[in-house]
Amino acid sequence: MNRVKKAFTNRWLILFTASLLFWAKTILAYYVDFSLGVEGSVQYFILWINPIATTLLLFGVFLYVKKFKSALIVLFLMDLLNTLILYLNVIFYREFTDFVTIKSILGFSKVSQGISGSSFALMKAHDIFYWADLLIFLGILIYLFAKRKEITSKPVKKTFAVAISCLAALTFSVNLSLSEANRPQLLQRTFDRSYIVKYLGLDAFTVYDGIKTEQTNSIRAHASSNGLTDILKYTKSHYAAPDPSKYGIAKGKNIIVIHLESFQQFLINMKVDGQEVTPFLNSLENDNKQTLAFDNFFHEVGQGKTSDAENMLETGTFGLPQGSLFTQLGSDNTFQAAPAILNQEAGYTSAVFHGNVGSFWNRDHVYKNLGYQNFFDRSYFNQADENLGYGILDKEMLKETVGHLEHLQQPFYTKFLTVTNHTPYLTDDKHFNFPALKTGNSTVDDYVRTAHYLDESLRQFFDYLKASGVYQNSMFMIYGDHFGISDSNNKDLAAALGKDPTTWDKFDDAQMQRVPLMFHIPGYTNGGIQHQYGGEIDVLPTLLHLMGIDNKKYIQFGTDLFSPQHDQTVAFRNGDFVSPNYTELGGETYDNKTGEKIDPKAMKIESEIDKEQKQVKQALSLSDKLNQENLLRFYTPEDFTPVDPQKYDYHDLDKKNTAIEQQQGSKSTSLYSKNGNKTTAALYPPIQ
Ligand code: GP9
Ligand code: MN
Repeated sequence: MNRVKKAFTNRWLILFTASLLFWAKTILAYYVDFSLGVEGSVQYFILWINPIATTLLLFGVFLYVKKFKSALIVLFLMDLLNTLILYLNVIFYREFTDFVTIKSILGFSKVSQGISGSSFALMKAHDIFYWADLLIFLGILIYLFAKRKEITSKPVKKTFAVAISCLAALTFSVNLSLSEANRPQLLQRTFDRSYIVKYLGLDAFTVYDGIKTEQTNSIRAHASSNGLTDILKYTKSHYAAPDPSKYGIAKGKNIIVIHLESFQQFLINMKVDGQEVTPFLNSLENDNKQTLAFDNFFHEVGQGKTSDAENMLETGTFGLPQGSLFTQLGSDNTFQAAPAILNQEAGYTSAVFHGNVGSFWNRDHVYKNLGYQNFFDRSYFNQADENLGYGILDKEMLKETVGHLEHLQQPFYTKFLTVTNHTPYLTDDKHFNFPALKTGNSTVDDYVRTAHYLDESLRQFFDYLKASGVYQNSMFMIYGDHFGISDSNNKDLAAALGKDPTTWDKFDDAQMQRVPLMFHIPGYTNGGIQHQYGGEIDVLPTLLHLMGIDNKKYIQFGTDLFSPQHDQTVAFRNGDFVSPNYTELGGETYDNKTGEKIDPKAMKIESEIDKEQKQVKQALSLSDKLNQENLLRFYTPEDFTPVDPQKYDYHDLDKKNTAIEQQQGSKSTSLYSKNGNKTTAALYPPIQ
């Protein structure tokens, strides 16, 4: 008995056991939850040793504390802290295929206010292993404290404690040198965060990220208008003039932007058990007269997902390398964005409709800086409406928009952010009457059901728009914001798409980032599927040109998709890119035709690839500079009035819009006024 007691109170044994268990948890995450792309025995060796240094450093603090019980508490807290960092990353990775940064934590807490079920749905059965040792540890602590008896345990000499800290530092330097030898300039070239985790571990990554964040903050404080020189040089030389045959074809029409949540291109024309998943969207996409649809259009979002898509589409600048631009910079940055441009250049009224709370992605602040006059968030919709995770069901949301929409002066620029087709694709048989896929992966299987629901919601919305006459006077811009099936689930989807899961690779993942983009213009006759490559960054210049507004004087990083000078290289947020012939992923080149990895040197395309890669990195870094240093505050295009966010207040919007109708009198162009001051709500078909 005494021996057992001795073992239990032996500090070295305790330290060893706690560290070993933590090491095992980290390795579990490396193997099961993260995909770190480890190649070769050296990298495996580094991966196995990389948790040691920081674990010893943190857990070793326990040796410095003389009193046994206090020492145990210190150890427990260190273990808890480290496990929290690990587990937060595991959950975050499952959704974003990325690691948590200080900035994304700051943004995430804001974001998570709107999430109810989703983080929960990201948990898995094996997660118990991340917490089991801590639970046992806690049990022991409670037992010891309940006993109240002082337990004697020989403290270790301070020199030994110091020796352990030194050993930790030494281990870290060995770890770092091995890593630098295997991957030179690891810390300077941080184009991929997973490299830092793979080589140095999660704790080191977290500290490294903290230092970087601090650096960005100080950069911003020293920014000046001089920073604009390179940016203007880039956007001016990159300008693509409009194609005269498309310029102004939608001039003066209402613009109805439909944001298809998590909607990928593969859903278009897809069938399940012989039934089309999205018959209505297919009918728009395949309308080769009135629709200009793109089949090689890619999303380019980073961690800011929906908000990154919104940012690119409305400001013409990229999202940030980490976190969401909306949450991190959106509250105080200066923008020259679509709602303000359309208002100032062509008298458009602007509004967003969304069934989630206004604070999600910091929208309630950002929209004011974008120049949105109206934001109808969750609070404008019937509070009893059914809510599945991220906001009320799309059918209810779209139906209820009518009461607000009809009071807006025309022409309007309106954006409808749908939300029901969002992971974890919650379904029930009442609302989601469509066969699921049968892959056995519920995310993949239910995705087609919520997508079908979204399609039905739109058909009903369009029925109303047609009945009320809005349809004929509008242009519809419809796009998918980003992937709905993350890379980690693609293999399960592969078979349903007729692809071989065993040969599925990074190239296939990249090709899956296609999302729909269509401009549907009732009455137009020259439509058809467009095959040119493009991405979300190109939408604003394209839209402005369709409206007959030249984007030349604005700082925008994309180019008009219809312009003969359109740049078809699509930049992903991590610096990879897709172009019509090649796909470049992490420094490796793939041939789009064969999907095989190729050697650019042997193919004599090395300089072409290098040039494209350089330009992609340059565009991303100039856009980051512009946003991080908030440089648009030093740049006002000719005849553009800077947006004053103070002018906007999103309370009592209907009252304000009704007052405008009254003040305009017979000149009022709202739907309500045009309908003889009567509501058009009855024209909406009953929700099915
Ligand atoms: C929530 C919705 C979802 O309001 O826009 O955002 P996402 O999780 O896709 O970024
Ligand atoms: Mn989204």
